[in-house]
Amino acid sequence: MRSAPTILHLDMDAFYASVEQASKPSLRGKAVIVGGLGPRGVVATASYEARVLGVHSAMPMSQARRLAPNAAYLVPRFALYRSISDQVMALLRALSPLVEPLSLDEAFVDLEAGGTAWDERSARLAGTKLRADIRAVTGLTGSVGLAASKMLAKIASEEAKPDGLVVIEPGTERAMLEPMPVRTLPGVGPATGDHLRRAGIHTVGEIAEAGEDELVRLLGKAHGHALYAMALARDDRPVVAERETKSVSVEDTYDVDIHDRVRVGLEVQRLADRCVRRLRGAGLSGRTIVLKVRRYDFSTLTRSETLRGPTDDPAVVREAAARLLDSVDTTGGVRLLGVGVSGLADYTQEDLFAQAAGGAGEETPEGEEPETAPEPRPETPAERRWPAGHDVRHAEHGHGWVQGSGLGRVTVRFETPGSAPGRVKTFRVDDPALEPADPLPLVDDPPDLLETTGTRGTPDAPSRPRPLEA
Ligand code: TTP
Ligand code: MG
Ligand code: MG
Repeated sequence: MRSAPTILHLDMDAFYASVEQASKPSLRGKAVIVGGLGPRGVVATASYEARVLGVHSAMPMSQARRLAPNAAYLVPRFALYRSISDQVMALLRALSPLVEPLSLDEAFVDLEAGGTAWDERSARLAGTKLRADIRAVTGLTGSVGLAASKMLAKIASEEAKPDGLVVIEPGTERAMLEPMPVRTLPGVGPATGDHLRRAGIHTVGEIAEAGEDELVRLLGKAHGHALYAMALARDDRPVVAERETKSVSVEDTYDVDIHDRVRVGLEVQRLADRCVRRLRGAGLSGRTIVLKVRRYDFSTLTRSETLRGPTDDPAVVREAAARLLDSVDTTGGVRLLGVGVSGLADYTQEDLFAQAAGGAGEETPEGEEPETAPEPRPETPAERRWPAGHDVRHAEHGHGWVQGSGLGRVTVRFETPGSAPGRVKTFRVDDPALEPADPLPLVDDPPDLLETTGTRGTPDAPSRPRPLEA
């Protein structure tokens, strides 16, 4: 493990809800809940004002409404969140080529690899400047953790929340971890947590005390070994930038998250078949089967399995994909699924990529079965046309957002990110003067920080000490 806290973990605070508050002045400082508003909807996130009332992610919306009857309830606007995520990730990439996004609002950055930091002081400066830059460009707050490993950097950013920065100084990590609950460690979900609890292990310190043999006995070799190392703060996992993988793959994005496990399984089988058709169409075979799953929060994970020899057999690919799916938790819902085959023979790769590029990315080529129709949304037509929280424009009153709709009426609050809190007016849902609108930028005139970003070479930051010349 490195000796300086130069791995940075950033996570935006109450991300979707904060974006909504930044875009709607009347909601700042108020309880805001973003999620599915239909009968089976769940909370995606809640503003910190709503968390005080007990509302949190993944809670059924009906329960949230009981806890916070006066909160603002909004439908997520993924395209907007993604565009803001892009701005944040661009700021991170200015710090280092090694940026590993984990979801829309979260990433690891190896500051040392970027030459941005090499000791505690320079790391702290880089983290502080990053938080200020994110605020200047997006108007939002993010929390930063700095440590000598990924695990600790992530724990640090969690400690820093909301709107803070925490550095874990090398040498202090074991004492800090000791009293923390086992769930703090990566890879300890509810099931492993229960398992450990039944063995009388509640804290990270108790894992360390139990010893490696006991952990392996309880959890199996791979998991037990890894968890014991984490409990001793040993974590050498590198920050890995997203790389292009060379493969034939197909994927589908779903309009409505799929929660049903059986349906997820069927979709994966269908994608496996499509992938093999494409593989065969190109006269190829490959050894590694890859499953890609993007979850409700845009965190994306891939699982792969390498076979002994190359295959283009649909049954083999289907089975491998199903095995890979077994190891993925999809309880929160799935937005995207993909199946790919890589490990292709070199001599055919060039043709393949020409073909992939010509095929416009991941779309279904002609002649294949049509995409599945999106599931119908449970809302009424008025609510579908005027979802709560979405932007609108009125010919006379200007830009606003839908506060609610029903019974043939839609209520609009007229305000913009830069305005004072606005007034509410009600219209008929078919009012010809009212039309849906694109979101406005959260910050009117964001500074172009990417031109000058980087602590290197700017007057307010130290530059890396140069070795003394001989
Ligand atoms: P998180 O970073 O887990 O949560 P957050 O940013 O809302 O709050 P904080 O980090 O300050 O604790 O998730 C990022 C976004 O992902 C979140 O704003 C909404 C979405 N999300 C869901 O849709 N469902 C979920 O169960 C979770 C946890 C998050
Ligand atoms: Mg967050
Ligand atoms: Mg997050």
